[in-house]
Amino acid sequence: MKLQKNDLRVYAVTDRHWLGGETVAMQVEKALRGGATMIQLREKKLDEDAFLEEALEVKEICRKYHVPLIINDNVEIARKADADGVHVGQSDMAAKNVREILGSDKIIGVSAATVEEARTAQLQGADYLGVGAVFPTSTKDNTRDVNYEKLKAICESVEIPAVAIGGITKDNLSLLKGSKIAGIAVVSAVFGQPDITCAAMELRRSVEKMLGKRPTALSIAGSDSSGGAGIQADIKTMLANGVYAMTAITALTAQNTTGVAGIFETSPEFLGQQMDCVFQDIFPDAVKIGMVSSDKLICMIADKLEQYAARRIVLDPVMVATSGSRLINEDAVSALKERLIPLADLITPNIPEAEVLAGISIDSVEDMAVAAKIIHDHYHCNVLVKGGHHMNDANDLLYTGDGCRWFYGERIDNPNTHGTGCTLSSAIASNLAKGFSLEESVGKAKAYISGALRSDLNLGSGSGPLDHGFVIADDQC
Ligand code: TZP
Ligand code: MG
Repeated sequence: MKLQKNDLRVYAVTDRHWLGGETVAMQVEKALRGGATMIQLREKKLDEDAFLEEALEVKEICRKYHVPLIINDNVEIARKADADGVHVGQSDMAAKNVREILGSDKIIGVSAATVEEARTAQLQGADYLGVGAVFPTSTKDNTRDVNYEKLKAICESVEIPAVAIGGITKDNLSLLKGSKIAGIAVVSAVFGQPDITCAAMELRRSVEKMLGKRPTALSIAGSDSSGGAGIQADIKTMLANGVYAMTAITALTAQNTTGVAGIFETSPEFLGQQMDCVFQDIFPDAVKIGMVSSDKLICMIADKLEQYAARRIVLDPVMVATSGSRLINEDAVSALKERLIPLADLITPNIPEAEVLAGISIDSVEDMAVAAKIIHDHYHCNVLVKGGHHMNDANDLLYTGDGCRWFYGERIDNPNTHGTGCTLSSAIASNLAKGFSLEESVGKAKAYISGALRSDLNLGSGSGPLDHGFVIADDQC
């Protein structure tokens, strides 16, 4: 996994001191559930076998959240566990030697307390710096003090991003504002707290506020002139869920609640150009892909997602309308299956689409489960089969490597359902961008859809849009 600057917002470093009866892996998952953006496994006393076993366990959890796992100091453990990188101090192995062992794909972090150390680390190929201790800390002996001016000078002396470390809490982190750090690294402020998830969540919110950052998501979809579906639904959904929305438009449509009057497709080159502009400037925390009607556009999207190593990809595999009519041609269906579905972390087919992907007909909830398993096993991606009108309910089935789980939706008597598919997939992508697990993201997205339907907006003479802007309660600890 390549380091993104966003990964450094809340860098949680483990410590066995507060384990109680729990394992490090359990505590790491709690931190990730709160939105920690990177994990460092810092073990001082474990023997090599136990350290490796723990690293492998923690790696699985970090992968689930698309968060890099860094091993403190121990290059061999990082290599054996195939962790995402290593962090070394000034008295540990030099960055250039770590690079020789780990290769160019891994992340290397170096502790630096002076401009000279920072520049040397950069020259030797480090990807980020840990700079501290910026405040007094009880979690490490023999730290060197780095005051605000020194921290800022270090950040300004190199191009690679830096995190501040040492004694940072939710109450003092605003003192670091303006120092040009990319985020904070903390031990006790996450793992020393009674509620680790809540502590991580509060820190993530405070750090993002201090840095002027937000979780971000990219919608790759078509424009709906009537504003209920496609790009417009996605932007409204992301905004309502507290996420900054960006777009790469695949087509313009002239449509309203009664039907589609015209379609004007973007060229693959121009779609690629939009994606380049987004990924090269504001790397999205999550990506939602909606309707893409040609194989050339699909291949361009797949090329760019691979080129930029995009993360947290939710694909609404729009192929068949709820009415049963085919929306994209056979070549596009093949490209979707061969290029895009394998890149997605989650796909959200409706019943007719699940039938196409699984190659079976679905007439019952039992068939839904069989289809979900076939799709999961064949495409190696998580799948949410949406019950919807076909099953006369609002219950969806999520199938992941851990098995299947039903999400029971509230049945709301509202004929205005234009854009529910787009809205659900962008709400899931928004929640993933905020750091929630897949299960939590689906659950929260279903609650959002219910609120948007319950609000009873009634616009247009056909099947009208949802009320994307109904007020959702802020996530509370
Ligand atoms: N390196 C410099 S300070 C420090 C490390 C590992 C410890 C930070 O711990 P805390 O609990 O966030 O002060
Ligand atoms: Mg060390």
